[in-house]
Amino acid sequence: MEFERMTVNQIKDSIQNKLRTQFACETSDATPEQIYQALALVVRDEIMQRRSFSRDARKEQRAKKVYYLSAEFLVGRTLHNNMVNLVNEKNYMQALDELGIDRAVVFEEEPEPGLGNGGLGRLAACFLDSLTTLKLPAMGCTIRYEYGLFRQKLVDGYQVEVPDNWLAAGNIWEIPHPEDTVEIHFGGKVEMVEVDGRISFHHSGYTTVEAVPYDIPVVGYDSTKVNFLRTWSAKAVTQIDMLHFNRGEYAKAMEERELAEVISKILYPNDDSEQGKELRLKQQYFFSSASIQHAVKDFIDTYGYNWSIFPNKVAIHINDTHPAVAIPELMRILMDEYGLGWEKAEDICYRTFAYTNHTVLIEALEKWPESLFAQQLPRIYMILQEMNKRLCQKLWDSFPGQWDRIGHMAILAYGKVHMANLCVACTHSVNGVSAIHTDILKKQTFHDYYLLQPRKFVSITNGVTHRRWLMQCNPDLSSLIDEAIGDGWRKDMERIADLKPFADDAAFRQKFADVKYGNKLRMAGALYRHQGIELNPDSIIDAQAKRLHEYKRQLMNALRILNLYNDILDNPDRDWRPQTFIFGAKAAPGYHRAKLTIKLINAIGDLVARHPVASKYMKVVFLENYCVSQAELLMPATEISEQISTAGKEASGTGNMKFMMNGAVTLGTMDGANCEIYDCVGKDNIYIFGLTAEEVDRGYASYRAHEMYETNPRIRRIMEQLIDGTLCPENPRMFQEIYHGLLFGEGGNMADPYFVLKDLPDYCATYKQMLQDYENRDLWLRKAVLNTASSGMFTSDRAISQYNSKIWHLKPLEL
Ligand code: 26Q
Repeated sequence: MEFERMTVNQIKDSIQNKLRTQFACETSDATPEQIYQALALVVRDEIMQRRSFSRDARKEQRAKKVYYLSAEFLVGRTLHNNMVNLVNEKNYMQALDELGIDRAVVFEEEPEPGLGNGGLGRLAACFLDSLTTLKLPAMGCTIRYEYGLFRQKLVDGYQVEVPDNWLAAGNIWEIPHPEDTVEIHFGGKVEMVEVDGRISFHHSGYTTVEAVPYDIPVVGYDSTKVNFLRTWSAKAVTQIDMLHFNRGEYAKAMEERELAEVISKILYPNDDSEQGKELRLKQQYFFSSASIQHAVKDFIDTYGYNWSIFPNKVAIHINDTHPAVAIPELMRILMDEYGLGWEKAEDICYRTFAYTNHTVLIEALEKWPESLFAQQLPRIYMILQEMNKRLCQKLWDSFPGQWDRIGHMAILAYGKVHMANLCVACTHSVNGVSAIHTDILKKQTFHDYYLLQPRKFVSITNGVTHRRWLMQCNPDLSSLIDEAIGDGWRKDMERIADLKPFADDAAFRQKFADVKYGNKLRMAGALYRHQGIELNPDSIIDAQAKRLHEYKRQLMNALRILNLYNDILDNPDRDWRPQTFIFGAKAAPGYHRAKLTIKLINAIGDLVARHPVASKYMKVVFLENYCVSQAELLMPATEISEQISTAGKEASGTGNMKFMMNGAVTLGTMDGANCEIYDCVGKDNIYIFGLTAEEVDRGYASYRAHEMYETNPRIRRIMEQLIDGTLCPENPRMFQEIYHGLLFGEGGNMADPYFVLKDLPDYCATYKQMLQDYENRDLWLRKAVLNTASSGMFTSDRAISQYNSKIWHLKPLEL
């Protein structure tokens, strides 16, 4: 069905109408916040109109649906993105202009939902966008965290965390569905009881928490399909309160309410670290159970109790191990609530669930104390014990007598629940997020499982939605691409390859450069507004933006900058090209080394700024509170993209793809999706340095970081600067532990475990080559254009098509 888009006049009228009816004001006296609200209501109406077109299509077509379970969905702001996906951006912008409204100001009124830490959460958001655009029936499921990831302030160069109360003024985009509330049970005890010769399990003495869903619509690009992101909010059960209340125990009633509702208060701010916090486990069960209960109910409503077709109608995807308790939870529901036998329930689960792994760092693989499960989720724990018993029996047949091996593969071992083993053993598909990552999963992380079930392992390289990460964030480049090759790439990103010949067209290159310059100016404006920092648009913009982690090696970047500073001091008269080094990174609040690295970067920035010569040629900028909206400004303005993780450690990376789409050239290691970027763009248009993953593995035992210090005078010099008061005259010991960790190692750990000093010389040399090449303007612009033109494979539309053909097997809805 063809859908009518709102015209400019309709949009203007509707905005004015909303202002009058909702806020009793006119455009002239409305605050930016009121204008934001009115505009968002207009866009929301347009979405709901469309939704009415596709409303019952899924049920009518009896189409299979995927539930994408993820503890994080880092969706970013919605308003502008929805205008883009409604393919009505032009009319909206014109309407705003005609009403005399400053769009940038209005867009900035929208609170950004920070419902994720980094890559994993943002990937989930990109995937929902693509699922919907491809008309695949899907629902994202997560927690409605009342406080998103903390906001980062920089005080005296240190990170300070501030609560992010993003829901304070309400959220226009969510629709509550109290009628879909479900109960979640924690604690208590489980007894086996026999009724009419059948054994059943009786759970009593538990605490109930209600899960109330709030749905956020997701609009597909140029389609009437609307999917929803379902966010579950924890609510105390009212009856319990009333009981205490009537006994006059008002305080106790309120206390219990708080304890129940704390479940959906905060998002844990550590990514890639296993912490074993009870509340985190309760969060995982809370949203997994609620989502599974909903999926089962929806299945019954549509297909009755026809359990054998469940896996043909429902796919459930587990985004990393965080929602892995969904597997025993579905077992529980099928057996305890609907009376299915173990084998039947197990078979349904196996065929329904699929799992994506996002890390090979051993310390990041989730393990929970068995005692915590036994206490908080007693029935689930019983099911895990039975699953584990049966699994180990099977493993024994394949590996008789090999206890260590079986222990390594077990769900329960050494007092811990191994969530990754649960996922690998009990799902039909395990996928890695880049070619090299899947390879490591097969050869190392899950090698023994790979020997038994090689076909279970799939590789699907991550992708990002080019609608947000090119069309929305870089409108000028998007128009330029339209001019050159038409707008077909907007619907089919692989067609961006048609742009390749334009790399040899001097006029086009010039326009491409002009767009980049305009984006630098836009970024400069925002940076000045937000942080009062001036950014020189004539300097090279070199950026590293990602969560702060030792393996991502922001420290190596900082040392490179210190090395450049030394170079400039040694050769002040050389004709240096001005350079701006931008960092965007939040550190987990408890990750001391990461926070100290932020301070170090800022200390180097201050050192540079204090020096009369160096400050002419270089500047270090640390973006405050790096988040999706900041990324939308940064990607289009960047020329050099830093992707410098220790090889073998970064599962994929997705920032690398966003920078590439926007014409930045990658400086990186052969790690994660960088390897595929290399394949797509070709060796002349990317700068690769450093150890390979194999070299890291082989060199692990024999690497002596101290030798780098002894044999390389540049390294010796920067290492000394860390501790001789150069950086922080009032406290020369400030960075001593970084110095020590690099040269000697701490707590019995090896020195420099991420090979920072080992890779530093090659990093600096490769960067130097890059700077030389930058001076040849035609050569450089050619590379930049070719990066955009070669980025087609990194759209999440491609990734989702592969998930669908290899794992889910959904049919696009006919609308
Ligand atoms: C686990 C247990 C307890 C508390 C927190 C966590 C937790 C939370 C978030 C563990 C991991 C994460 C996030 C991980 C993440 O973002 N990984 C990144 O995923 C991207 C998408 O696949 C990849 O591109 C990145 O390489 C990978 O680091």
